[in-house]
Amino acid sequence: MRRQTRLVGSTLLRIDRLGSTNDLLRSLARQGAAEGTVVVAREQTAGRGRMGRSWASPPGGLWLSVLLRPPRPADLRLALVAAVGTAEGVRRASGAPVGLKWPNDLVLQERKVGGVLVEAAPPWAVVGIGVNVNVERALLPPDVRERAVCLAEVVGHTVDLDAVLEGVLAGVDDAYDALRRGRGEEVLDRWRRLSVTLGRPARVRTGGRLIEGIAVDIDATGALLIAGSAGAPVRVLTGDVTLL
Ligand code: BT5
Repeated sequence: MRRQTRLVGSTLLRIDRLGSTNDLLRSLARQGAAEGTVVVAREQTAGRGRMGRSWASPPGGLWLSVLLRPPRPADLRLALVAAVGTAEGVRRASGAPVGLKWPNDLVLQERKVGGVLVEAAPPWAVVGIGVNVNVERALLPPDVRERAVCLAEVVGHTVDLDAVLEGVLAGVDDAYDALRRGRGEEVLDRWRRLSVTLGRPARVRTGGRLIEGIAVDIDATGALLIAGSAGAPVRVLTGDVTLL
Protein backbone atom coordinates (compact mmCIF):
# COMPACT_ATOMS: atom_id res chain seq x y z
CA MET A 1 0.00 0.00 0.00
CA ARG A 2 1.32 3.46 -0.82
CA ARG A 3 2.00 5.77 2.06
CA GLN A 4 0.00 8.99 2.34
CA THR A 5 2.95 11.17 3.28
CA ARG A 6 6.29 11.46 1.63
CA LEU A 7 9.61 11.90 3.41
CA VAL A 8 11.70 13.01 0.42
CA GLY A 9 10.79 16.58 -0.51
CA SER A 10 8.66 17.23 2.60
CA THR A 11 10.61 20.51 2.69
CA LEU A 12 11.73 21.82 -0.70
CA LEU A 13 14.04 24.76 -1.22
CA ARG A 14 14.46 26.20 -4.71
CA ILE A 15 17.57 28.24 -5.43
CA ASP A 16 18.38 30.04 -8.66
CA ARG A 17 22.17 29.74 -8.71
CA LEU A 18 24.62 28.32 -6.19
CA GLY A 19 27.91 26.43 -5.92
CA SER A 20 26.69 22.93 -5.11
CA THR A 21 23.34 21.74 -3.74
CA ASN A 22 25.26 19.13 -1.68
CA ASP A 23 27.20 21.88 0.11
CA LEU A 24 24.16 24.00 0.88
CA LEU A 25 22.23 20.99 2.17
CA ARG A 26 25.14 19.91 4.35
CA SER A 27 25.20 23.31 6.03
CA LEU A 28 21.41 23.29 6.41
CA ALA A 29 21.75 19.91 8.16
CA ARG A 30 24.15 21.48 10.65
CA GLN A 31 21.54 24.16 11.26
CA GLY A 32 18.86 21.60 12.08
CA ALA A 33 17.21 20.78 8.73
CA ALA A 34 14.94 17.74 8.86
CA GLU A 35 15.41 14.43 7.10
CA GLY A 36 13.84 14.55 3.64
CA THR A 37 14.76 18.20 3.01
CA VAL A 38 15.53 18.82 -0.66
CA VAL A 39 17.49 21.63 -2.32
CA VAL A 40 17.00 22.17 -6.07
CA ALA A 41 19.05 24.63 -8.11
CA ARG A 42 18.44 25.99 -11.59
CA GLU A 43 22.19 26.22 -12.08
CA GLN A 44 25.32 25.17 -10.14
CA THR A 45 28.64 26.96 -10.50
CA ALA A 46 30.71 24.31 -8.66
CA GLY A 47 28.79 21.07 -9.20
CA ARG A 48 30.77 18.03 -8.04
CA GLY A 49 31.13 14.45 -9.15
CA ARG A 50 32.93 11.71 -7.26
CA MET A 51 36.62 11.86 -6.34
CA GLY A 52 36.91 15.62 -6.79
CA ARG A 53 35.66 15.60 -10.38
CA SER A 54 33.49 18.44 -11.56
CA TRP A 55 29.90 18.18 -12.71
CA ALA A 56 28.70 20.57 -15.40
CA SER A 57 25.37 22.01 -14.24
CA PRO A 58 24.05 24.66 -16.64
CA PRO A 59 20.38 25.72 -16.67
CA GLY A 60 18.03 23.15 -18.19
CA GLY A 61 19.15 20.26 -15.99
CA LEU A 62 17.79 18.89 -12.75
CA TRP A 63 20.31 19.49 -9.97
CA LEU A 64 19.18 18.52 -6.50
CA SER A 65 20.21 17.07 -3.15
CA VAL A 66 18.23 15.09 -0.60
CA LEU A 67 19.03 14.93 3.12
CA LEU A 68 18.71 11.42 4.57
CA ARG A 69 19.44 10.00 8.00
CA PRO A 70 19.99 6.30 7.36
CA PRO A 71 21.16 3.85 10.04
CA ARG A 72 24.52 3.68 8.23
CA PRO A 73 25.33 6.92 6.33
CA ALA A 74 28.22 5.21 4.48
CA ASP A 75 26.02 2.33 3.28
CA LEU A 76 27.13 1.56 -0.29
CA ARG A 77 23.56 0.71 -1.19
CA LEU A 78 22.43 4.35 -0.83
CA ALA A 79 23.89 5.30 -4.23
CA LEU A 80 22.11 2.34 -5.83
CA VAL A 81 18.86 3.17 -4.05
CA ALA A 82 19.06 6.79 -5.24
CA ALA A 83 19.92 5.67 -8.78
CA VAL A 84 16.96 3.25 -8.87
CA GLY A 85 14.53 5.90 -7.61
CA THR A 86 15.88 8.48 -10.05
CA ALA A 87 15.79 6.15 -13.06
CA GLU A 88 12.27 4.98 -12.27
CA GLY A 89 11.09 8.57 -11.76
CA VAL A 90 12.74 9.82 -14.95
CA ARG A 91 11.26 6.93 -16.95
CA ARG A 92 7.78 7.66 -15.62
CA ALA A 93 8.03 11.41 -16.24
CA SER A 94 9.72 11.42 -19.65
CA GLY A 95 9.33 7.97 -21.17
CA ALA A 96 13.10 7.83 -21.80
CA PRO A 97 14.42 4.29 -21.18
CA VAL A 98 17.13 5.32 -18.71
CA GLY A 99 19.42 2.51 -17.53
CA LEU A 100 21.98 2.22 -14.73
CA LYS A 101 25.72 1.65 -14.78
CA TRP A 102 27.42 0.68 -11.54
CA PRO A 103 27.87 2.44 -9.22
CA ASN A 104 26.18 5.78 -9.87
CA ASP A 105 25.60 6.51 -13.55
CA LEU A 106 22.31 7.03 -15.35
CA VAL A 107 22.77 6.12 -18.99
CA LEU A 108 20.80 6.51 -22.17
CA GLN A 109 21.99 5.26 -25.54
CA GLU A 110 25.32 4.25 -23.96
CA ARG A 111 25.97 7.83 -22.87
CA LYS A 112 25.79 9.52 -19.48
CA VAL A 113 22.50 11.31 -18.83
CA GLY A 114 22.94 11.74 -15.08
CA GLY A 115 24.76 10.74 -11.95
CA VAL A 116 24.44 10.32 -8.20
CA LEU A 117 26.89 11.56 -5.56
CA VAL A 118 26.35 10.33 -1.99
CA GLU A 119 28.37 12.12 0.68
CA ALA A 120 28.28 10.71 4.21
CA ALA A 121 28.31 13.36 6.95
CA PRO A 122 27.27 11.25 9.96
CA PRO A 123 24.54 11.08 11.07
CA TRP A 124 23.54 12.38 7.65
CA ALA A 125 23.93 11.21 4.10
CA VAL A 126 23.65 13.96 1.49
CA VAL A 127 22.40 12.43 -1.75
CA GLY A 128 23.13 14.58 -4.80
CA ILE A 129 21.36 13.82 -8.06
CA GLY A 130 22.02 15.37 -11.46
CA VAL A 131 20.05 14.70 -14.65
CA ASN A 132 20.59 16.35 -18.04
CA VAL A 133 16.96 17.05 -18.82
CA ASN A 134 17.01 19.86 -21.40
CA VAL A 135 20.72 20.67 -21.30
CA GLU A 136 22.09 22.06 -24.52
CA ARG A 137 25.20 20.18 -25.52
CA ALA A 138 26.96 23.45 -26.36
CA LEU A 139 26.76 24.41 -22.68
CA LEU A 140 28.77 21.34 -21.61
CA PRO A 141 32.59 21.31 -21.57
CA PRO A 142 34.03 19.83 -24.80
CA ASP A 143 35.43 16.70 -23.12
CA VAL A 144 32.04 15.93 -21.53
CA ARG A 145 29.94 16.77 -24.59
CA GLU A 146 30.60 13.62 -26.61
CA ARG A 147 30.04 11.24 -23.69
CA ALA A 148 26.90 12.96 -22.43
CA VAL A 149 23.30 13.03 -23.60
CA CYS A 150 20.16 14.81 -22.44
CA LEU A 151 16.59 13.52 -22.16
CA ALA A 152 15.17 16.07 -24.61
CA GLU A 153 17.56 14.91 -27.34
CA VAL A 154 16.36 11.33 -27.00
CA VAL A 155 12.61 11.90 -26.65
CA GLY A 156 12.64 14.59 -29.35
CA HIS A 157 11.10 17.47 -27.43
CA THR A 158 11.61 19.66 -24.37
CA VAL A 159 10.82 17.74 -21.20
CA ASP A 160 8.87 19.29 -18.30
CA LEU A 161 11.55 19.84 -15.65
CA ASP A 162 9.03 20.00 -12.79
CA ALA A 163 7.48 16.71 -13.88
CA VAL A 164 10.92 15.08 -13.79
CA LEU A 165 11.58 16.63 -10.35
CA GLU A 166 8.29 15.24 -9.08
CA GLY A 167 9.02 11.82 -10.56
CA VAL A 168 12.51 11.71 -9.05
CA LEU A 169 11.32 12.77 -5.58
CA ALA A 170 8.58 10.13 -5.63
CA GLY A 171 10.98 7.50 -6.98
CA VAL A 172 13.72 8.16 -4.41
CA ASP A 173 11.15 8.33 -1.63
CA ASP A 174 9.77 4.95 -2.61
CA ALA A 175 13.16 3.24 -2.99
CA TYR A 176 14.54 4.70 0.27
CA ASP A 177 11.37 3.71 2.13
CA ALA A 178 11.86 0.12 0.97
CA LEU A 179 15.49 0.17 2.19
CA ARG A 180 14.47 1.53 5.60
CA ARG A 181 11.82 -1.13 5.98
CA GLY A 182 14.32 -3.93 5.47
CA ARG A 183 13.41 -4.51 1.82
CA GLY A 184 16.85 -3.53 0.50
CA GLU A 185 17.11 -6.75 -1.50
CA GLU A 186 13.97 -5.78 -3.43
CA VAL A 187 15.54 -2.44 -4.39
CA LEU A 188 18.74 -4.20 -5.46
CA ASP A 189 16.59 -6.43 -7.69
CA ARG A 190 15.08 -3.29 -9.24
CA TRP A 191 18.66 -2.06 -9.80
CA ARG A 192 19.53 -5.36 -11.51
CA ARG A 193 16.57 -5.00 -13.87
CA LEU A 194 17.63 -1.44 -14.83
CA SER A 195 21.30 -2.33 -15.11
CA VAL A 196 23.25 -2.00 -18.34
CA THR A 197 26.37 -3.31 -16.55
CA LEU A 198 25.50 -6.87 -15.61
CA GLY A 199 26.41 -9.68 -17.96
CA ARG A 200 28.86 -7.51 -19.87
CA PRO A 201 32.66 -7.54 -20.09
CA ALA A 202 33.96 -4.64 -18.08
CA ARG A 203 37.15 -2.95 -16.99
CA VAL A 204 37.13 -1.49 -13.48
CA ARG A 205 39.59 1.06 -12.20
CA THR A 206 39.60 0.76 -8.42
CA GLY A 207 42.18 2.09 -5.96
CA GLY A 208 44.98 2.16 -8.53
CA ARG A 209 44.17 -1.34 -9.79
CA LEU A 210 42.68 -2.40 -13.10
CA ILE A 211 40.37 -5.41 -13.08
CA GLU A 212 38.90 -6.96 -16.22
CA GLY A 213 36.18 -9.56 -16.43
CA ILE A 214 32.46 -10.07 -16.68
CA ALA A 215 30.32 -7.96 -14.35
CA VAL A 216 28.28 -10.91 -13.11
CA ASP A 217 26.19 -9.41 -10.30
CA ILE A 218 26.00 -7.08 -7.32
CA ASP A 219 26.02 -8.60 -3.84
CA ALA A 220 23.75 -7.79 -0.88
CA THR A 221 25.98 -4.84 0.13
CA GLY A 222 25.80 -3.26 -3.33
CA ALA A 223 29.37 -4.26 -4.29
CA LEU A 224 30.01 -5.20 -7.94
CA LEU A 225 31.21 -8.75 -8.62
CA ILE A 226 33.67 -9.15 -11.49
CA ALA A 227 34.45 -12.67 -12.65
CA GLY A 228 37.80 -13.24 -14.34
CA SER A 229 38.87 -16.36 -16.17
CA ALA A 230 39.77 -18.16 -12.93
CA GLY A 231 38.93 -18.12 -9.23
CA ALA A 232 36.13 -16.49 -7.30
CA PRO A 233 34.69 -13.17 -8.53
CA VAL A 234 36.42 -10.01 -7.30
CA ARG A 235 34.29 -7.77 -5.10
CA VAL A 236 34.54 -4.09 -6.06
CA LEU A 237 33.42 -1.47 -3.53
CA THR A 238 34.35 1.69 -5.40
CA GLY A 239 35.67 2.70 -8.79
CA ASP A 240 34.89 3.51 -12.38
CA VAL A 241 33.53 0.94 -14.79
CA THR A 242 34.16 0.95 -18.52
CA LEU A 243 31.98 -1.45 -20.49
CA LEU A 244 34.05 -3.19 -23.14
C1 BT5 B 1 28.75 11.71 -10.86
O1 BT5 B 1 30.11 11.71 -10.61
O2 BT5 B 1 28.23 11.18 -11.81
C2 BT5 B 1 27.92 12.41 -9.78
C3 BT5 B 1 27.20 13.60 -10.31
C4 BT5 B 1 26.34 14.22 -9.24
C5 BT5 B 1 25.86 15.60 -9.64
C6 BT5 B 1 24.85 16.15 -8.66
S1 BT5 B 1 24.08 17.60 -9.24
C7 BT5 B 1 23.40 17.91 -7.70
C8 BT5 B 1 24.44 17.53 -6.66
N1 BT5 B 1 25.32 18.65 -6.34
C9 BT5 B 1 26.57 18.43 -6.73
O3 BT5 B 1 27.53 19.23 -6.58
N2 BT5 B 1 26.67 17.20 -7.30
C10 BT5 B 1 25.39 16.50 -7.28
P1 BT5 B 1 31.21 10.92 -11.44
O4 BT5 B 1 30.80 9.50 -11.61
O5 BT5 B 1 32.47 11.21 -10.75
O6 BT5 B 1 31.17 11.57 -12.87
C11 BT5 B 1 31.81 12.82 -13.12
C12 BT5 B 1 32.21 12.86 -14.59
O7 BT5 B 1 31.05 12.94 -15.42
C13 BT5 B 1 33.03 14.07 -14.94
O8 BT5 B 1 34.40 13.85 -14.74
C14 BT5 B 1 32.71 14.28 -16.44
O9 BT5 B 1 33.50 13.43 -17.23
C15 BT5 B 1 31.29 13.78 -16.55
N3 BT5 B 1 30.30 14.87 -16.50
C16 BT5 B 1 30.39 16.09 -15.90
N4 BT5 B 1 29.27 16.79 -16.05
C17 BT5 B 1 28.41 16.02 -16.77
C18 BT5 B 1 27.09 16.18 -17.24
N5 BT5 B 1 26.37 17.28 -17.00
N6 BT5 B 1 26.55 15.15 -17.95
C19 BT5 B 1 27.24 14.01 -18.22
N7 BT5 B 1 28.48 13.81 -17.78
C20 BT5 B 1 29.08 14.80 -17.06
